[in-house]
Amino acid sequence: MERIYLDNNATTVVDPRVREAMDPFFCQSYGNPNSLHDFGTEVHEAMRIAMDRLYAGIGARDEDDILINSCATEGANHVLKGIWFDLIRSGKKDHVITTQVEHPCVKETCQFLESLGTRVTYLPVNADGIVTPDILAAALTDRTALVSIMWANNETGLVFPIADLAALCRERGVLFHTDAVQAIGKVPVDVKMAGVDFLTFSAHKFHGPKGVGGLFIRGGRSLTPLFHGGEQMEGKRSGTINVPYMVGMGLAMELAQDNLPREATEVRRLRDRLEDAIMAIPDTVVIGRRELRTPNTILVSIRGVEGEAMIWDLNRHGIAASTGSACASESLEANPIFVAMGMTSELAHTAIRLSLSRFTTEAEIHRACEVLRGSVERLRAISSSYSKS
Ligand code: C6P
Repeated sequence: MERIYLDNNATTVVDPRVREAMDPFFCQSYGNPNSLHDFGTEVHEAMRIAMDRLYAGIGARDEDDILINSCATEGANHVLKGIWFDLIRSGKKDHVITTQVEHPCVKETCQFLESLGTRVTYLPVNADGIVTPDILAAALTDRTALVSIMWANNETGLVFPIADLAALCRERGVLFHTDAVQAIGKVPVDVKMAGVDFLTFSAHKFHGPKGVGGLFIRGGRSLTPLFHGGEQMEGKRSGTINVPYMVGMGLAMELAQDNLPREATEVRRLRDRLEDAIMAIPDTVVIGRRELRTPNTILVSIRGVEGEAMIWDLNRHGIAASTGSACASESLEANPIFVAMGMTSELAHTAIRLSLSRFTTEAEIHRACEVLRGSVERLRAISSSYSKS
């Protein structure tokens, strides 16, 4: 049976060109970049190219930092805990603002900071599922050290007005972090235009390898390291640099940028085709206005069909989707993001997320539409809640 992968917000296939670019750095040029011999120094050029690609990909300037790390979870921990060390522990500030719809890497870290005495405000989203400058303005105080708001939501695909939110923080002298994991490769991301102080990303969300990510820090900002150790990354993030993964991430970033026009047209067209087919099924509700979402994402509630049952049935037919974020998929609680969006318990429990990529084909979407229709029919036929209503 042909398998169709529609869970690209959880992770993506590594682009074969990326894998090929990484290959020489496992068994040939495998030196430690900090070594003085040729094995070490011969990897420097590839690392420089990777860095240039990352800087170009997010519009960073020479004076900015991009720290290579293990993933966006590490980056978010670094920013939030670093700010606690730098501004909150000393008593200069005592407040952090984030949203109710952040990924756990931000939300759980904020909860940890709360356990250390930090005040944290979790902003609600508006009727469209996003945070607007008005909502943020009402929460900012002179004691606010940092605002952390995602660029795009992993469940809904909704894109937040990051430039406006960051501008407001700048006016008020408050630092701004954005989790751009779901934005890179889907919508243009430019740190200069957005005016953010910190930005985090993971390569595996844009067809790079897992276990490598980046933390952008605006030039001139210092941030207490999360890892202390050797002098890698000028001591800002110690630990031997994962050269093959860094090389892969650099190329993946460049390819993601090259692909942006296609994402906005072709991926969006296929997504809309799938979405139209789903909406043609009675009693389905797509969450979030199309024009406010990343071009690849659909979150849909299908009345009378438990999300888990749907995922199971789709999987049996070779289609990979999810009920929400992969890291919360084992929890039986209603997804906190759906709750924050004001979804009723029924909508929340019947939601599934379908996310495409540049590797998704027309034929796959054609088959996915058919399989989805069949799954809904089968599951509704045995659903007591649907037949009663
Ligand atoms: N979201 C999802 O299914 P890591 O694991 O560190 O590479 O990425 C974490 C992360 C951070 N922010 C956002 C917005 C994300 O979507 C993710 C990963 C996956 O939605 C897995 S939980």
